[in-house]
Amino acid sequence: MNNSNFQTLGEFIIDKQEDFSLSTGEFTRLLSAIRLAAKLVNKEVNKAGIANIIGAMGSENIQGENQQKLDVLANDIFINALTQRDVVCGIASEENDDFIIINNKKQDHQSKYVVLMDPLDGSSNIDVNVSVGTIFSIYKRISPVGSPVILEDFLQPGTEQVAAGYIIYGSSTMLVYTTGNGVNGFTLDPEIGTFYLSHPNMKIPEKGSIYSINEGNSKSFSPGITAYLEHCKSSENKKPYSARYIGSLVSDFHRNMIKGGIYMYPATESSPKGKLRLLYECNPIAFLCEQSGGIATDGTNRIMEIIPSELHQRVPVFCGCSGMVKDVMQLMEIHDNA
Ligand code: P6P
Repeated sequence: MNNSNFQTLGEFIIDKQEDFSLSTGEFTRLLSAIRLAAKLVNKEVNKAGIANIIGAMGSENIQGENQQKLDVLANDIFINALTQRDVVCGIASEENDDFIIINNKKQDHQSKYVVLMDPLDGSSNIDVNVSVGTIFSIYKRISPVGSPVILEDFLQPGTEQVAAGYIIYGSSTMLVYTTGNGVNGFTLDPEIGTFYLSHPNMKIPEKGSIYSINEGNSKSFSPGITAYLEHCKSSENKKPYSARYIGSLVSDFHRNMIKGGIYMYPATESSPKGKLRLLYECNPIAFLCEQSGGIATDGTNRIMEIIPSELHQRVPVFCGCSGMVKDVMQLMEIHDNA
């Protein structure tokens, strides 16, 4: 393939900067920092098996989950890439109990963006060589520039996101993101370390036949969700559904975006508020989902309209093809309120 035919991510970011006449270039530099970190994490993920950095460090993160070495490394790589470039005033990460205040090297707290991230989602899959991903969400701070960032800068509803995206470290590495004007996917050519625009203007199909849910939790599903799964398995469906669940949100969501499908993580006995985190998993995925024509809900409310109360709060999530999400919501309306 003659890559020079394809626009690079760097060219795309600069082109889009021109869409924002008042752009100072700070946002462009922020996206470029994320691009760099993605390449560095990709290098580590791809050699995890031989670099003897797989396996838990033995420490636990705030979620009480064993921290895989690559979790910690990915977190450090993204934090360093963002911190060294005067592009953010604060970072919140799944791997850090509290948010991080980033001071601007030139002038105190002059940067106006905050980044929330899950640096390596699905990391329990690393040791079994299954795709994992980074998820990020970007907001403008609401507290005054020039002062240290505060918790409220991070507790904004998803509708306030200025950008969101993920990197999927899979059979190929892709960076998929939105700034509110559609979703675009870029594939990394590892030989030259360049992301190329491979999936312009991504649109999730209105209907699909793939459902992603951990049916090991079936005993705690509501009657409406049980009814939906029975619908998916019914022999009366013209086109049979397929169950696909990788245990890695970014991988399941990415596949559903391209092929059509629904990802569900409802409240369960072990995760009564749902397992996925609102701020750095559900909101960015919801932004991408809606920007590509899908729906993202907690079963009742639009994910992006939920007013956050805690940095690491969890919510149930149903996201994907609008037709499929409407179907499960309808059955929950009928059966769960009966
Ligand atoms: P379970 C990974 O830990 C994650 O946050 C998502 O990426 C994934 O979809 C889900 O949790 C898997 O959770 O309980 O089914 O193993």
